[in-house]
Amino acid sequence: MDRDLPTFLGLPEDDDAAPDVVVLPLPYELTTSYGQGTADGPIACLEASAQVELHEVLLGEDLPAGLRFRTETPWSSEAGSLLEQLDDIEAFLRPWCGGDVFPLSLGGEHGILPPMLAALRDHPALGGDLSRLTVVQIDAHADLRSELDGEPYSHACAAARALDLGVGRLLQVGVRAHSLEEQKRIDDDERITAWFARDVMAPSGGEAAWASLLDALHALEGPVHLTFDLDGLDGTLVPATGTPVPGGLTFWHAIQAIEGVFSAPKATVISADVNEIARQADSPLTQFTAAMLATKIVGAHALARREGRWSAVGDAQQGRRTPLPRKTFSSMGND
Ligand SMILES: [Mn+2]
Repeated sequence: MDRDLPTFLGLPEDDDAAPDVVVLPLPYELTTSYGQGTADGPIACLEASAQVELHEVLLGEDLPAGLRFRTETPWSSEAGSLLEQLDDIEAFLRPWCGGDVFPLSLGGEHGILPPMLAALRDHPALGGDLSRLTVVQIDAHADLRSELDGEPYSHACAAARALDLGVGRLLQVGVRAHSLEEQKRIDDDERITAWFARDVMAPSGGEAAWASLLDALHALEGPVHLTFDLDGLDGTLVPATGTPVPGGLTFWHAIQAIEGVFSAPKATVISADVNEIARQADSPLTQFTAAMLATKIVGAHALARREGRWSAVGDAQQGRRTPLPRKTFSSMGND
């Protein structure tokens, strides 16, 4: 294995032991609007993670806090078409979606979301039924377009394709750049609840709106996937991400949202991703911010384990896992 690759948080790893948390770099970039560099983002985030403090206040101890971390060799694909690349992402992720380990993916543009959810479909908590899954999406954009420039699998359509796959519920947080088509989808699709940035971040009344969002997160039930698009944060925090947007969440809003999802007493966060990471050249701010969020996700997951909101299910497997043969993602929407 290529151990020149950075490990998550710079911690030593044992390739032969069954991990508790697997970090899955997905350097995928095909359709990002005008940013460059999401293909390099996951590695930049891993490199920056070595500078993150290991102390997790939620746990009162340092990470890894008794957990075994595994940083997987980054996904790659020789496939020529976009759909085949997405199929390869599903095949790469699915061996880690059996419920015995917590998967955290690092992207890569947000187009990774639909194959990520397809890979989760057979998770024991879902049993083949994605309608049991709630997706919490932190994002400047609704990602609900039917297509962008003729491409239905664009990052700008990721949430729409997730709903097409049958996801039961979608909570969006921080949306502030969306089209009329997307607003209508939010209004008309009863699976979607959007917490717009103009409400939760408003100078007047924002605090109450934010509190009601936290209440909604606390009330989550059942299996949850958290997808954190870096541009959900205010653009000043993540200037290198593909489409930075002003008016987004502060760092502490993001932390409260993550901790809120993982502490919901009736919910189990079965997987998570941080996406649209890109390497900032003039400062480590973007990749370090991404690494801080990834670390918070792992810390909040560790607390969920400790407090009984997450338990390993399925057979614990040893060591690294081989990607499955390319399978079904691209045909799922046609069921
Ligand atoms: Mn997005």
